[in-house]
Amino acid sequence: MPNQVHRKSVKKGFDFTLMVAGESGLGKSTLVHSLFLTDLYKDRKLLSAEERISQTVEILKHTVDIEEKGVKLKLTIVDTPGFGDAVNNTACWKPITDYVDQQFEQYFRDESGLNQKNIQDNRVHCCLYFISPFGHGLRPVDVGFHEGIA
Ligand SMILES: Nc1nc2c(ncn2[C@@H]2O[C@H](COP(=O)(O)OP(=O)(O)O)[C@@H](O)[C@H]2O)c(=O)[nH]1
Ligand SMILES: [Mg+2]
Repeated sequence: MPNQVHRKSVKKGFDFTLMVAGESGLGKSTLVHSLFLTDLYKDRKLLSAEERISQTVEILKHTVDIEEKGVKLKLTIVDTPGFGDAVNNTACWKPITDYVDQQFEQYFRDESGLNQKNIQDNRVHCCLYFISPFGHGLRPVDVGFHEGIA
């Protein structure tokens, strides 16, 4: 039985979603690009303007299919706009915490639905939260995000 379950999940593969969040300009986009997405462009010498990292202004999803030792992984990276860019930064984390909630609700709906075999798991499994090294501890946006996500 454990072997069957094991074989089945290995064949089907896994969904894993990593989100990065935090203040603007801390290197979130750069980190995810250099960790996971560089080999997507390895054949090309010149990067187009689009591929160069520009300021993130909306929630962006990149998906890469990775296969290692026969195990398939569908890795999704969710890059988020930095906090503190707008004139009014009150609740600037709201779109991001809403996104996380929506993915959970969607999964919950699918799980209670009829087609439970082919559910795509888009929930955010892990969030890397960036903290500015220049501040003294946490800023109000950091605390707000944490409370919003809890
Ligand atoms: N010195 C240095 N600069 C970095 C590093 N990572 C990113 N940057 C630069 O910091 C700026 C902001 O990076 P970006 O990835 O857009 O930050 P984001 O707003 O958190 O997504 C860019 O000009 C990057 O080239 C790093 O590790 N060291
Ligand atoms: Mg960014």
